Amino acid sequence: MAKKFQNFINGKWVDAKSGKTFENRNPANWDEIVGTFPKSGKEDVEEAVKAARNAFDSWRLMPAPKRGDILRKVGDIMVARKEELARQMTREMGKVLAETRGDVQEGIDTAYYAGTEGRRLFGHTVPSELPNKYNMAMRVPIGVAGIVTPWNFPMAIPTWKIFPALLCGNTIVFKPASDTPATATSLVEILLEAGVPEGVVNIVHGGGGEVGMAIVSHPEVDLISFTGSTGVGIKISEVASQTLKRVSLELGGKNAQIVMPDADMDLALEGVLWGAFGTTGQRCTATSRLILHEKIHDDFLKMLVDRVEKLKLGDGLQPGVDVGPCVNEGQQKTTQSYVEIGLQQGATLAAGGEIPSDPNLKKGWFYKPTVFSGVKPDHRIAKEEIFGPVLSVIKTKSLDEGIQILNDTIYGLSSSVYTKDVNGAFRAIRDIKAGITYINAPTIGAEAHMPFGGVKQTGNGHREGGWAVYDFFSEWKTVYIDYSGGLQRAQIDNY
Ligand code: UN1
Repeated sequence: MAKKFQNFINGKWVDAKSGKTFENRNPANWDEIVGTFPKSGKEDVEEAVKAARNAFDSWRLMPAPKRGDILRKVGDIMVARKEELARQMTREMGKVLAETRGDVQEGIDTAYYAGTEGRRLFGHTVPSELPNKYNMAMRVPIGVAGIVTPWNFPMAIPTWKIFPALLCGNTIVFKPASDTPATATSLVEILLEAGVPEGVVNIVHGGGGEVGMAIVSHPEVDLISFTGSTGVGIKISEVASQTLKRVSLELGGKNAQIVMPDADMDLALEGVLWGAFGTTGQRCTATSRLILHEKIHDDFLKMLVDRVEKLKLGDGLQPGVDVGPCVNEGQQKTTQSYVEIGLQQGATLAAGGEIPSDPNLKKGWFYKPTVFSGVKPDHRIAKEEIFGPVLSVIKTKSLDEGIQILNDTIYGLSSSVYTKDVNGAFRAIRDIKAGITYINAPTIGAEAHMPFGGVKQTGNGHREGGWAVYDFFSEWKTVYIDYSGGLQRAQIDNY
C-alpha cells in the first residue's frame, strides 16, 4: 500500500475537498510508488489563503529575531534528517545521492542565513533636509506569499523562497511541483516541528493549472515567487497583473561555457561534465552550450566524448552512478525530440543521442548523456532550453566572438569562461549578459548566500539568495518624525 500524503491547511492535515488523489513514482523505477497525494483544486486554495490571511497579523507581530530563532531550529532539524531527506528526494526525482545531499545542504545554509537575518533586516536612517526632523526607512512584511516551485531542486528552491518570506513576516501558501510532493511535505513537517504556528504555512498539492493558477489569481495573495519555465512564467505574470501582485520569476536558461586555448584543459573538462550532466542536465543553470576556441576544439571534443561515454547511468541511490534518469516520461521525450531536431538541422551527434538499451535501465526514464558537435549558433539546440542531458558544442575564433555567441540567446542566467588570461577574464565579466558569471568554474554551483537570478527572459529582475531576496519579501515603510513643534514644509520652508 502506497503511503498516503495530505495537504496541510490551517494547522491540519487534510485531503483535497474533492477526495481526488494522484500518484508520485520513482523515475528510476516507474513501478515504485513513492506515495499518493491530494489532487487539489480552487476550493482547497481558498481555505489555505484564508488561513494564511488570518495568521498574518500574529506572525507579523512576532519579533523578527524570534522568527529567526524558529528558522535556525529548522536548520538544526534538517541537519539531523539530512540523509533521510536526500534519500527520499533521490527516490522521487532521480538525481544522485551526492546531489540530493547538496540540495538539502542548500536548504540548511538558507535556514541559518535566515536565522541570523532576523537580527539584521537592516533599514536606513537618513538625515532630513529640515531641522529637528528624523527620517528612516524600514522593512515591513507584505502579507500572503504564494510559493510555486519546481522539481529539480525540491528542497533548496522552496527554502530559498519560504525561509526569507517567513523571516520577513509573511505567511505562506505553498504549491510544490507534482513530481516532488514528498520532499515538500517533509519541509512543511520540519517547519511545524520547529514551531511555525498554525496557518502560517499551508501546503496545497496538485497541478499547476488548477492549484498554481488559483493561487496566482487569488486577490488575497499579495506576492508570488515562482521558479519554472519561461512559458509558465509569462502566464503567471499576465494573470498576477490583474490583481497587481508583486511577482518574482526565476525562469529558463541556455547557459554556456567558453574554453580558451590558455585554459587548464583538464579543469575545463571536469567543469563541463559536471555543468552539463549533473542533475541529468535538468538545472536552469545547466551548461547546455560549450563554446570551444578553434585551436583546442578537436582535442577537447575528443577528450569530452571519451569521458561522456564513460558516465554511468543508473538509480541515483546506487554507489558509482554518475547520472540519474530524467524526472518523467515527458522530459525524456523532450530530450529525444531535441536530439531529432539537432540531427535534422545538421549538427553531428558525437555521443549518446538515444534511450539506453540496457535492460537494467528499462524501468526508468533514462537518456544517454548526449553531445552534439558542429552546432551553429542559430540551430534550435543552441537556442532553446532542453532541460535534459544534451550539450551543444560550438566553435569560435576568439574570446570576443565567443562572448557574442554566449550572449546570443533570449536567456541570461549563468555563464562560464575557462582561461588563465586575467585581462580576458575581466573583459568577459564585463561583457557577458548573465546574472551569474563563473571564471574557471562550471555554470552550476551557486552558493545560497549570494544573489541568484538572471537577465533577459530568465526572469523579471528580482534575485533570490543572500541578502537580495529580502528585498522581494519585504516592503519599504518610510517614516518621518518631526520634533520641531511647528509645521515644516519640505522643499518650501528650507529653500
Ligand atoms: C537551478 O538551476 O534550477 O547553482 C537551481 C546551482 C544550484 C541551484 C540551481 N545551487 O546549480
